[in-house]
Amino acid sequence: MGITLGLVIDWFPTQGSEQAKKIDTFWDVLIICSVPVFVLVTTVVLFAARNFRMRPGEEHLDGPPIHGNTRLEVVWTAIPAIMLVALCTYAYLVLHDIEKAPAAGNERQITAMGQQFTWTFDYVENGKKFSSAQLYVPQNESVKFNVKTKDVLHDFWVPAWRMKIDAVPGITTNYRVTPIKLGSYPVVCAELCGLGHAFMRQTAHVLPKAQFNAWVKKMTTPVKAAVPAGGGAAPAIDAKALFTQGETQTGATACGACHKLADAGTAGGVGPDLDQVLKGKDAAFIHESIVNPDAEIAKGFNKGIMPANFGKLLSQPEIDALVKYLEEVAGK
Ligand code: HEC
Ligand SMILES: [Cu+2]
Repeated sequence: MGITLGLVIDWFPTQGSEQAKKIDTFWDVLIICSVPVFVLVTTVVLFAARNFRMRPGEEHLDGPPIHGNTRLEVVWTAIPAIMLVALCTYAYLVLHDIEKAPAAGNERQITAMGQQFTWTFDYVENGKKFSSAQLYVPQNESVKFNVKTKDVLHDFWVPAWRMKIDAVPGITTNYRVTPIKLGSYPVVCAELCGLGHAFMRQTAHVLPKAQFNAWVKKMTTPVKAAVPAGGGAAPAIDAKALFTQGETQTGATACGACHKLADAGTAGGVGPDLDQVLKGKDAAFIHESIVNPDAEIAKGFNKGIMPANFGKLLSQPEIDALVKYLEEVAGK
């Protein structure tokens, strides 16, 4: 009955990846092997505690002398030992299998960069680099995630894919995933990393290949508009793209990773909803909020979560363009 219960309980979210199937099967085998052991041991302990307990008046009695039972001891040592070795071997094989590189080379690599309190995903597609605040991957293709952090320990986890690994300062860790189910799944930070840890959540979108390619095309269209023919004025800056994509070269995180803004179509929930808080605010306020975020803290939010270095990471024209854009779409 314990085994049935263990197998019937739906412990995990959807099996979103090739790896998830193997890990869940392994889990089921563990349940089948460990429930009987647990039930047997608990029953014997409870039985012994009830039937052989000390009764009043027996305080000074010593139990009968026992020499043990060699055969019984050999059996109860050997069976668990065999089970342990077998399960360890199986675990090793599963691990080996889910970490295996795909046979056909050319595997996609995505860098998951952790930072208090957001993930940024850096891609190289068709030789072009770009980053995104949301994770997009094509269905049925193996992805190797290189996991890094700009500050403290984080842990990159998409529960539907089961795989999970720490982002450790100074080194790059990695794992592979082959997403098999289309849809959107939560990306979670699974290592307490500071005040905003609970908000360090994004979304992984698994798309059909064609849709993924279309998304890549959109993301690789340059943020800065081309220099007008014949030289002329400095190229215009696409502030909306800057808002949704950030800037790879300097590592400026996408504002949209943390902020909701209807015009840009972003849904970040780490920082305030800009459509609401910027209503009636002027350019000076917006400018100050970007370059000096801790000067005035939005109600209900904490200091030190919005990166304080945008003033350095973004150029003056980029900041001006962002301020103007935000004032137009959310301010006034
Ligand atoms: C890592 C998450 C994060 C990123 C990235 C981020 N912000 Fe913020 N932002 C916050 C948080 C949290 C607050 C509220 C605390 C505060 O006021 O400093 C905030 C506050 C603000 C405010 C002030 C709102 C108010 O009412 O005081 C503005 C404006 C703003 N952010 C704009 C931006 C812009 C523009 C970018 C991109 C250049 C950006 N943010 C990037 C998290 C972020
Ligand atoms: Cu974290």
